[in-house]
Amino acid sequence: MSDSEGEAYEKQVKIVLAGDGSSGKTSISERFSKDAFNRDYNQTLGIDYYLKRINLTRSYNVTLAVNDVGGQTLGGSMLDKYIFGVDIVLLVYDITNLQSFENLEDWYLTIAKYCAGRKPLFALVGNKSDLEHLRAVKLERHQRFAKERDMLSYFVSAKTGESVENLFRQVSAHLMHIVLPKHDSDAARIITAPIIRQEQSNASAPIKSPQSTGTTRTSICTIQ
Ligand SMILES: Nc1nc2c(ncn2[C@@H]2O[C@H](COP(=O)(O)OP(=O)(O)O)[C@@H](O)[C@H]2O)c(=O)[nH]1
Ligand SMILES: [Mg+2]
Repeated sequence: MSDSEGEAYEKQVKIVLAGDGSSGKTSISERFSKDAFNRDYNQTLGIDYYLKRINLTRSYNVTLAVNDVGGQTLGGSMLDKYIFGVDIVLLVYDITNLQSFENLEDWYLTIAKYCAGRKPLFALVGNKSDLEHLRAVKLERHQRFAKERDMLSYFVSAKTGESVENLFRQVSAHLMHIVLPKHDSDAARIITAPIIRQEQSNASAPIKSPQSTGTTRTSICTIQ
């Protein structure tokens, strides 16, 4: 048995969070790195930097260097400096703020331009999922944006912590082409469930199973 047998593989990954001011970049970074949430809004000036080491699997450890970019708008940030050598870009918007979603197109194009040739892994992140009742961005628009740009996609809440850890684990695993153990994908807490339309006209008829009915639809449900 060699000395190296049983040693874990270590990698450092650079992650940049980008998107409009107030979308929740700092809150997501702090929830992930310190498991804390601050209700007050303190505008990030320059950049905040967090390091956190996680075990992806028993044999893979990743140290995540999380770069929380300041600036309220694209023009106000020093993005070109921070993007250098980035592995993963999280494009963050606030699901209750349509403008923050629509501005992501510009964030995406600008970052892609700065990365010239070395395309990082992009993920679309809809934050503030605890405010689902105030949602201003339709689910299909979120999904279409991600699909058209071949991006991963997530919904999180920095406030409750919902899916934040999972987001960082999943994007890191994707970057490293690692398949996570099953309990990790369960952590996404998103399930697809069949919705069975009940027959109105014949209430006494037996209810068909989802496999046998022609009226089954599939829907995405997020467990709160
Ligand atoms: N309800 C709710 N508020 C959030 C969430 N994330 C951030 N906020 C609030 O939104 C405001 C802006 O958050 P911040 O992280 O500073 O945004 P940043 O400018 O993108 O870094 C703050 O008042 C946060 O408390 C969330 O998941 N849910
Ligand atoms: Mg900030």
